[in-house]
Amino acid sequence: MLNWLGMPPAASAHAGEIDQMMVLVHWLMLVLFVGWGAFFLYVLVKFRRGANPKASYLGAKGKLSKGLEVAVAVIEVVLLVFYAIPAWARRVSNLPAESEAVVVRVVGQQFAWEVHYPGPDGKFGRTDLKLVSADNPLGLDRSDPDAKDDFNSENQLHVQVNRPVLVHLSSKDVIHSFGLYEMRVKQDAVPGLQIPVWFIPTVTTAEMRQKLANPMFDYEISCSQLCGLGHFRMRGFVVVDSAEDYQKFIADQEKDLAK
Ligand SMILES: [Cu+2]
Repeated sequence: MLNWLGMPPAASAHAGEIDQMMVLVHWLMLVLFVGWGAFFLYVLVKFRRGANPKASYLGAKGKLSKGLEVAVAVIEVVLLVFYAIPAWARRVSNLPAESEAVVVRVVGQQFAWEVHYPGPDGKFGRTDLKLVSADNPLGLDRSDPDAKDDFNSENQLHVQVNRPVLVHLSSKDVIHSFGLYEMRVKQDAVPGLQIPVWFIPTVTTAEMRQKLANPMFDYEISCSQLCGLGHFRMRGFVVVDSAEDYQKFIADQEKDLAK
């Protein structure tokens, strides 16, 4: 069923749960579509003008229609209460411990994603809007001791496979939306708010390239809210590294900082 839906490949621990819900909702919609379509054709014939010169204002009297309505409502409540709400609750609570996770800040701006890594000390340095410039898109205050080992990248989010990722998401200007389709993650980035988003990537970029037999494949961060004229080019990439590659990435960044 997933293939029929044309879903992107799944690459996070919770993707299966989201996909299962998608499948259930699509089955329900298919049944409703066929049911309502057939009913529509039936009434077109049954209540045609030729057979009913005088309109009846009484409406349906059978028990079947009411029963069906109730059944559909019950199925919808089941989907909501037993699938959607628990799945959402796990996304917004159950945040991974900061000590175990890859923790980053992601800041949306017209029209790019700025990624702020706290560095080895695990502490984000102070940022100040007054310090924002072309060279310092996050307004990082390098005089703050916590900021000394911080580094940032634009449109590139490196994470480690099978390790939780905790993103503190915000925006500098307008509302953007952080959409990672293969991770089944989507969250609005809202100015003035820091919203935690988390997922566990399960397939490295290299593995996914092999799986799809597409050496050009990349996990994309697509802005999913129309945020201005350059919205179409607001795309970043998630690089899911193996543990060694991730350590190497961090070490390289630190080396660059020391220069
Ligand atoms: Cu945007």
